[in-house]
Amino acid sequence: MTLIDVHLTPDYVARALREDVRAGLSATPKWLPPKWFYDARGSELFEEITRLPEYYPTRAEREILRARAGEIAEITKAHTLVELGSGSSEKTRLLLDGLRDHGTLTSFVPLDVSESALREASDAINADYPTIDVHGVVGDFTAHLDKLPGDPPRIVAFLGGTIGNLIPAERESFFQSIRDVLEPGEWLLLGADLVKDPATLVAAYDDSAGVTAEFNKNVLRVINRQLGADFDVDAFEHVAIWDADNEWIEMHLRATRAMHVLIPEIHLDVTFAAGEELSTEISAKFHRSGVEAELDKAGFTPAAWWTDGEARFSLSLWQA
Ligand code: AVJ
Repeated sequence: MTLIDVHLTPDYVARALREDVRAGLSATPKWLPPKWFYDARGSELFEEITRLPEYYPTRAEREILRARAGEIAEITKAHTLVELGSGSSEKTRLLLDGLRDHGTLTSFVPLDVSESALREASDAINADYPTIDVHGVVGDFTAHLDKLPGDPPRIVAFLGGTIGNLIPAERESFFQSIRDVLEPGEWLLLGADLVKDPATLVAAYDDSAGVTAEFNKNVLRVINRQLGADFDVDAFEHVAIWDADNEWIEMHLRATRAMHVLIPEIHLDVTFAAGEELSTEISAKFHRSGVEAELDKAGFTPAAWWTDGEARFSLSLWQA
């Protein structure tokens, strides 16, 4: 059975985009939040990124999930798997297999901002896992955690290293809100990318085929389409730098010439100087000690810490 709860109406999404674009493009330096990359084309470009030779996180995390899904099932005996930012739910199948084969799983609750991605993923999972109830939630994982259905004990999976898109203060309230919605004894499964040599990190975000550059510029296309803006997308270049102090990758779009951009739907006229950079994403990288400190602060107890064979990526399990 498939059921979908919609907590994000198209109206809510349109308003959020307007507010983010107004705030970010009026600020100095300019910024835009990464969630607006993911329209249909952006989601496709991201899937393409996950197959790039330079982009190791997806493969590394899949390796860990494949090796550890059985253990995760045995430790947690979860009845419900909640996946935050589920996207295509492709890696989730490894977890579903482990939990189902262990015999405790009754429902899968994917939560995503994209209703189309959620419906597609829910239908596909429903077809392949007939004994599992799929109860999708269209929502924002920073705002709709209180709406999570499902039989306890639940395991909330937040995979792919998406936690790295949040700045430390946002991570703190995010972990706290997950802890607040879980009952004592329930679980959090976290995928986090690890600090490594800067050349490997930068290559993962500045691939030679230019797919990440297209993904980055896609946010301008989204604003052109949704808000009637006239960004000359080709007048921006993709920049990915390693910020060694903050231990995060920062993606920027750099204006190659001075320009004005009109955004009629929000009555905004934005000026770019030649060389001016617009920040579009941070992707923080972690040390085990840092992850442990943050989760401990939110009130979680560590249950397991795993990495891939090359120790590039971590998957860790926490109990509320
Ligand atoms: C989906 C957020 C995990 O930060 O690595 C990939 C997004 N950005 N290449 C990441 C992304 C540029 C990705 N996450």
